[in-house]
Amino acid sequence: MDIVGKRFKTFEMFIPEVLRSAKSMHSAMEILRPMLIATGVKTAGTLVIGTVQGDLHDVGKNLVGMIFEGAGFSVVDLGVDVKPQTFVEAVSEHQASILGMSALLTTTMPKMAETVMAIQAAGLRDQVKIMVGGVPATPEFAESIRADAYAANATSAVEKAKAILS
Ligand code: B12
Repeated sequence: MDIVGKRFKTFEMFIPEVLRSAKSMHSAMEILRPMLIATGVKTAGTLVIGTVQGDLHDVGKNLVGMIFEGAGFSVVDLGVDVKPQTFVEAVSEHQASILGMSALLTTTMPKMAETVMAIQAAGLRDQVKIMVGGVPATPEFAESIRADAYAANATSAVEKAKAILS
């Protein structure tokens, strides 16, 4: 998936090919996961990801989740239309190192800010890094809602996640 990520960046591969590669990786992980757990290999971290409340777009979110899994993260995918409180509960339950939120609609972007505030109110803000993405999101928006990072695509999201966790 590292190679796929590089080829996607240089326009040698496109979304359908990336999705297909990620699906293959996903199937391989089903077989490899118990073996990796048995050898005591540590995961790169746990990503809790979902599309925010009111938003049903999930293609990009799924891609981000699959690429993170391929990069060695444990991924908890909450699906679409996820309420701020559901994100909070999942971050706490899974002791997430990264919370990823996706929004494709300008009207659902405020739910990202609401979720950041809910994470803060629950006393979890210091233990989780928050990343946002989706067509209307920008680095400036991420900063304005006090998220830790924005990424324009799945491969740069993994690079940024590794950087903010190191
Ligand atoms: C497919 C699609 C749909 C499908 C969704 C199917 C699905 N299962 O996801 C359907 C038909 C259901 C749909 C419905 C609607 N849609 Co729509 N849709 C799209 C479309 C054409 C493509 C989105 C997509 O899948 N892109 C491909 C993926 C791979 O890219 P991506 O999502 O951007 O994800 C990448 C990055 O953004 C980033 N990323 C994404 N999430 C995350 C999260 C994190 C943490 C990180 C770090 C990075 C990251 O990495 C991803 C991979 O590289 C876009 C147009 C567009 N150009 O985006 C409109 C678009 C998003 N839709 C739009 C609209 C208006 C709607 C509807 C309101 C239409 C209607 N009137 O009913 C409804 C809303 C339904 C709802 N409540 O959510 C508008 C939004 C406009 C706006 N300003 O808000 C758009 C922009 C189209 C347009 N130009 O008008 N839609």
